Amino acid sequence: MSIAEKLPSILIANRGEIACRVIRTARRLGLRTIAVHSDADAEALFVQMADEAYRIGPAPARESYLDAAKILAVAKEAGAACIHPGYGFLSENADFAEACAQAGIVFVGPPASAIRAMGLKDAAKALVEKAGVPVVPGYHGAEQSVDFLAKEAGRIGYPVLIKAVAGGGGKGMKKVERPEDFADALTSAQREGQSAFGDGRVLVEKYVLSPRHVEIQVFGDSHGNVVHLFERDCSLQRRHQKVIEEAPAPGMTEEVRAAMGKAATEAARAVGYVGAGTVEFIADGRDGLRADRFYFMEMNTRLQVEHPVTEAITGLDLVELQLKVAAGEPLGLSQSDVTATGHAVEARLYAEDPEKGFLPSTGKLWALQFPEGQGIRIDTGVEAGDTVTPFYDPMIAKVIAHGATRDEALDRLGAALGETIVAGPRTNLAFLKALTEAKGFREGPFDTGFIERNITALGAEPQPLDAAAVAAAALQLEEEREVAVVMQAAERADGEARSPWLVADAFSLMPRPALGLPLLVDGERVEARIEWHEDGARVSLPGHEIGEGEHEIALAQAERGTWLALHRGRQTSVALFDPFSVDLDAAAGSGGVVKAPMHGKLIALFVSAGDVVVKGQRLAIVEAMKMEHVLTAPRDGTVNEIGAEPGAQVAEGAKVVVLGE
Ligand code: MV4
Repeated sequence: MSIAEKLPSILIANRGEIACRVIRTARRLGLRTIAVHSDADAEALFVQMADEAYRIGPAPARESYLDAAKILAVAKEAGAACIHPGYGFLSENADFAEACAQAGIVFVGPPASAIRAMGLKDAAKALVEKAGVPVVPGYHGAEQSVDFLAKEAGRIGYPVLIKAVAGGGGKGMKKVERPEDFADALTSAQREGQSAFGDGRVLVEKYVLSPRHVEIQVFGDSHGNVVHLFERDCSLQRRHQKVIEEAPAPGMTEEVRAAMGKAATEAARAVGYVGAGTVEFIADGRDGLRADRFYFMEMNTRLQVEHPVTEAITGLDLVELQLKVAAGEPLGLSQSDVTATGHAVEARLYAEDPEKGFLPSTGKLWALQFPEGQGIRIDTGVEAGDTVTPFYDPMIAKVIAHGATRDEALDRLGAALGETIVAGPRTNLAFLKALTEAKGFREGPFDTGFIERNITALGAEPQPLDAAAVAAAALQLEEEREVAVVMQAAERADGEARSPWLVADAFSLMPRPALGLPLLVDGERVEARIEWHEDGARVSLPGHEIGEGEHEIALAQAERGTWLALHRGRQTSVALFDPFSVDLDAAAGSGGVVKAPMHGKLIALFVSAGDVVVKGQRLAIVEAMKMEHVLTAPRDGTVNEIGAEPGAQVAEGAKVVVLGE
């Protein structure tokens, strides 16, 4: 019996690229596809792709993609045979998996019991350790006194890492190098754990040096088979967010792969795992990867963002395997059937600004273009004209490259990133491109600290004005302006508009005086000068050298009068300066108006009206997209006005604090 006969329809309880990804395979297999969407996604690509679509609520995820009851009700109404949760949202929610089963709908994922077992990070470690899986040496018990834990640290051997039991994403982690620093670090880890998670308990582990994040893709079926699909190296992270993933892991040997694969499948078996899962290991990378120097960290009980890397080297469709297993069929793969070919790399293209601390960058995608090429795969959920909203993860696409060798894969990835065009939101394109070319990454070995150590060399800091980009946009603006002026002239001449080009030709015969063009470049005033020579127009910017352009500059039109110049992965916004329509506070740069950088919630306000503040002083914190953005005083001054109270939602650009002299 085919998959579609057992599971004739599928509801995708997710959005964006992963919803598109799941729909593609489900459709190929003959399943009827059902999308659910929030108001913000009513026109989204995944909604258009699906056979049917249902609105489940307003934009905030809590009221839509996280509303389990609503999604289940829609699934029943639509007669969905199964639900694919994608990643994030409800994908690792054991209660949801259970509720699906109770409603007679197949949850495309592991049993609720396996999600629960791996969800408690501490208990999961103890459980897999019993199954013979290596874990980092440490103390994971109940005793929490400083004397006891300090003794344990001594037994484990310094350096040690104190981790909040409830921690995650690096919060509540303290590295301790020497016994005399232990007590203070403990107090601080306990305090962080208490304030961030409401749980002050900690564990103490041996600190793994030069840590590398190597994970194993596993698959189980309901007939007791468990196989692994090799490893992925995800060591290129920034603040615990993956940036580039690849397979195989650089320096991986058959011996280490076999040991890691065995440990991963044993961890999966220990919890009765069914479906796609990932077992994360931390490896001590000081002397390359070694069979006795990797340790279980946690298991992710879902399909991961980076699964295309594994698909590229194995030639398998992981969503198809998920559906096969969900339909109750055996995997039909033994370990020796799974083979790997070549090397694959994935880069996560984000709407964020590396030059401003990777602040998420929202807004309309005025242009969006991806290359096609040998070994290139693009997984995206947006198209030109869509808007990146502040409500969800701002990933624009995954760019995946496959090649015979690591160098070939990285060359292809770099070339593909170079040909990618995104206009509107700022992106990490230039940063990703720089990573593909970074010597330390190309040559290896590298660990999880690589990006942080090289952040400046990777261009993630404010860059000087891109004069070549401004010049290209200035010419474009002048041409537009010329056409507009000529059209007006033509209208005046005979009372009706006609083709401006006829008249423009006449104009071009006359010698033209140089022209000053007042511009707003990324919100700052810049004066451009255009001169006409026999061979064409030439732009200069006082105080700026315009280099000979080896790289193409693409121009995309945003709002009328604004052009976005894309050059080497960076965007420069150029508009004619209009003194009647600009925000003078912003244009002057020295304004005392402190605005919310994006749509979010004001979670703290440190000043009140009348306070005297100094430049750089913390004024408020806006929480947006799971991150806290600290607003600081742009200059010395006195607080004249408070624009929002703590707890309030603030729109992007909303006044939070206004400073006077
Ligand atoms: C560690 C470690 C070194 N030694 N544990 C960071 C997040 C959490 N999930 C586990 N993390 C780490 N645990 C020991 N005993 C270093 C890290 C770590 C890390 C781990 C995986 C991927 C990226 C990382 C970045 C910094 C630190």
